[in-house]
Amino acid sequence: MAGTAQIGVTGLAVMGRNLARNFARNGYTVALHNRTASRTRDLVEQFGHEGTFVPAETAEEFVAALERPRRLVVMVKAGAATDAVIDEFAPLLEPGDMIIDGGNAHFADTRRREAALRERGLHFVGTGISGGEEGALNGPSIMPGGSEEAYESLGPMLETISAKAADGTPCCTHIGADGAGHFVKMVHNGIEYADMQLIAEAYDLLRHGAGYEPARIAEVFRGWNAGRLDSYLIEITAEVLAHVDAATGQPLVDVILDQAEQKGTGRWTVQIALDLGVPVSGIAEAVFARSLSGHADLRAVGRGLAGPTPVALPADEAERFASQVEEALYASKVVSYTQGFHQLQAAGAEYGWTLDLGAIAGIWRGGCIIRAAFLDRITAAYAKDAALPSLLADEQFAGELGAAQDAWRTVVATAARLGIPVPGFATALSYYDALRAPRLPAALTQGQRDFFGAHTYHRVDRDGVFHTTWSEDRSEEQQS
Ligand code: NBP
Repeated sequence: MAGTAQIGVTGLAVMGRNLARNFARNGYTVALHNRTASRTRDLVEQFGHEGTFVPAETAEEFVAALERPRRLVVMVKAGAATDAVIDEFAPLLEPGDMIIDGGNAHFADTRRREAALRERGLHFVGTGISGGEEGALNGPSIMPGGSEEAYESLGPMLETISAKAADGTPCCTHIGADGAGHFVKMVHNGIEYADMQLIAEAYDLLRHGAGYEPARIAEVFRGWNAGRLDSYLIEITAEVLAHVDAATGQPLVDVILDQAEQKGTGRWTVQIALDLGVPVSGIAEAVFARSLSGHADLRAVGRGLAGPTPVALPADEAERFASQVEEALYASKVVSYTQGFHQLQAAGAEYGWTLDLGAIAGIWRGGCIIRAAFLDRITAAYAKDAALPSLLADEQFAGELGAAQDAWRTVVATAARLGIPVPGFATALSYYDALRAPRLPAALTQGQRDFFGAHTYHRVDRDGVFHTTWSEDRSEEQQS
C-alpha cells in the first residue's frame, strides 16, 4: 500500500527535527526516522500535536510511509554519515524518487552523489539551508540544486516552509543542476564571514579610534541599522555590544575570549575561489583573521612588537570618524558581495549552471544570517542587466562607492596610523583601486617571470608571445 506522507525526514537532531516540525506546521504529513529511534519517539511525544507525523523505526517502514514519488530529506552530519544514509535508502527507492540532502555538504560531494543516483533513476537534490535551528523551524532560506523535474515536485513544499522576504516572496528558488545549491550556500557562508569581519573591524575602529565604550557603539550600530546597513548582523551586533556580563558587570564582549572559530564553509569558499582563479580577498581575509585570532602563542610573542598605541581621537573628530567608518563599512561590504557574486558567475561557467544571480540575492533577504535590506539592491542591479560583469559595474553601486571613497581612504589610513588592524577594509579598498587602475604592476611580475623562468609575456603594442634574452637585451617573438 502506498504511504501517505508527502515528505519524510531522516536525521532528527536539532536541524532535522525543526525542519520536520516546520513541514508539519504547514499542513504536510511528515514521515520521521532517525538512526537512534529514541529521537523519533521524543519528537512525536513533544511535538506530535503540531501536525501529522508518521514515525518509523526502520528504513523500510520509513520508505513505505512515503507517497510516490517519494521525497526523503536527509539531515545528518555532513560527510560519511550522508553517504551511509544514501547507501541505506537508495536500494529501497524507485525511479523518480527524490533524496534531498539538507546538510552542509561540500558541493563536489553533492555532484558525485547526484551523478551516482541519477544512474539509478533517482533524483538527488543537494539543498543549502540557511538560518540555523531557528530558521529550520520558522522559515529558512533554502537553496535547492538538482534537476528541474525534482524541483517541480518538491519546490512548492520548500517554498511553503521557507522564510518570506518583506514583499512576501519565498526565500527559496531552484538554483541549478547537481551541486549548485550547495555551492551557493557555501558562498553565502563565505560572504557571511566577510560581513562579520567587516563589522568586527568597524567595532574595533569605534572602540580604539573613536574611543567609544561598547554601550555607545551599540547605539551607533542601532543608528546604522536604520539606514542602508539595515541587516540582521548589524542588529544582533548592537545587542551583543549592549549586553552586560551578569557575573562581572562588564560589557560581555570584554569577557569573551577573542579567538574566533570556524566550521569550514568559509575555508571551502576560499579554497574553491583559488581553484577558479577568482579574487575573494574579503572572504579570505575574514577566514585568515579568525585563524590568526586562534594562534594564541603567536599573538603572545607578537604583543612585544613595536607600534603605535591607539590614542582615541578628540571628541569632535571622533563623531566625524564614526560616520566615516559607516561609509567604509558599506563600501567594503559592497566589495565583498561583488567578489562573492563573481565567484558564483565563475562557478556557473565552470560547472554549466545557469545561475540567476538576482534571484539568489532575493532568497537571502529572509531566513538567513546575511539577510539585509541591501540585497534588494543587488536583485535590482541584475534585473537591470542580467549579464552585469561585476556589481561594481552597476551605476548605483559605482556611484555609492565613489561617494564613499574619501571616507573609506581616511578610515584605512587612520587605522594604519593608529595601529588598528583592518584587513577586511584594506583589502576591499585595494580591490577597488586595482579595478580602477589603468595599469597594474602585473607587467613587472610578467617581466620577472620571463627573466627567471622564460615564461614569456604579451606586449601592449603587438600581438604574439614574447621572450627577452635578458643578458643580451634582445626580445624575440615566440611561436605559441
Ligand atoms: P548533526 O550534524 O549533529 O548530526 C546528527 C544527526 O546525524 C543525528 O540524527 C545522527 O543520528 C545522524 N547520524 C550520524 Br552523526 N551518523 C549517522 C550515520 N552513520 N547514519 C545515520 N545517521 C547518522 O545534526 P544537526 O546539527 O541537526 O545538523 C544536520 C545537518 O544540518 C548537518 O549537515 C549540518 O552541517 C547542517 N546544519 C546546518 C545548519 C544551518 O544553519 N543550515 C546549522 C546546523 C547544522 P543519531 O541520532 O543516531 O546519532
